Amino acid sequence: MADPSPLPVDSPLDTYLAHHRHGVDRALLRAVESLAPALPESWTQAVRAGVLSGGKRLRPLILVASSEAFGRTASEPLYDLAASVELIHAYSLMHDDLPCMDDAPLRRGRPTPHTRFGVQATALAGAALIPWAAHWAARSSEALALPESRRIAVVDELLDAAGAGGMVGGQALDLMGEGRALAEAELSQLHRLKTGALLTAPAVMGAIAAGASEDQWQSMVGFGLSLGLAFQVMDDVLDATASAETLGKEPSDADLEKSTYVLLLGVDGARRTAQDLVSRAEASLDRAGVEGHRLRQLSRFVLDRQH
Ligand code: GRG
Repeated sequence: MADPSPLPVDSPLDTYLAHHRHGVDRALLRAVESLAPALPESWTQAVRAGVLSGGKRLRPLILVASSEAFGRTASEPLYDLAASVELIHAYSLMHDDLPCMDDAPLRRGRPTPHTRFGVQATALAGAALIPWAAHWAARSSEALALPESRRIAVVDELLDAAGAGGMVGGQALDLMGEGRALAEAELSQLHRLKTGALLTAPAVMGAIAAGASEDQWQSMVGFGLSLGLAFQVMDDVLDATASAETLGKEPSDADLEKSTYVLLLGVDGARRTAQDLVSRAEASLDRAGVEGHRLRQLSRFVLDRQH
């Protein structure tokens, strides 16, 4: 497929998001259909349900916007790289919803994969996505003709964010914290790992793929962590204020007896914290020396989102 034509820089955010979502969704379809021949049919169905069932695609969109901020425009291999992050996100949701974790019947307004295809198929299909994501990241960074050191750095960022020092470590803290009131520092550490790491990785991966300097990578770590925490704070606000129908998911944090920013700070206090975090994210873009117009818009989108 030819590279997509660039959008006008002043196109509305909705147009920008729809345009790149299309590229990301095509990349996800390529990734899933390439994996399918190696899987039994019931696993493939669980993979399709987990990966191709919508969602905001925020993580891959951050990667594309970050790459653009540093001067690399979207292309098929860049969408593939972006899709590798979403494959990890998709597996994490499939596993998070299993009976041994949150035991969730509904996500994105649909029955969760294990309720349709079984716990065993969903657990195994989710596990198959982890190495496939690494493979997809390595393959796409090669197709982007990145120098070897940057190819390694891109895959490292993804796997570090997904692993024990990132999302899996955060999930462990989350499960251990259920039924216990966490202090703000503990809650922030949990979410820096559980949610922040996988929102930071695409910001950094996009910068690496676009040839950013090491100092700029560090600034993008700051951007991603602030944005990731803002995202989670707003997730808690939505969880406390919107219905299961609007959010398309259940159970709620309250049902699971989880500590939340709303319990600690109240709804207004949590909103102010999220705004402050978004300002910090924008200051990191200033430090990186990039305008990052779309990244700034995405940051504000995180504050304004309704689901
Ligand atoms: C084996 C201990 C162990 C862990 C496995 C399950 C797991 C790894 C990690 C869970 C990570 C997790 C579910 C984090 C939640 C992050 C989050 C806020 C998800 C919702 O993200 P959105 O709103 O979802 O971007 P959409 O539906 O838009 O894609």
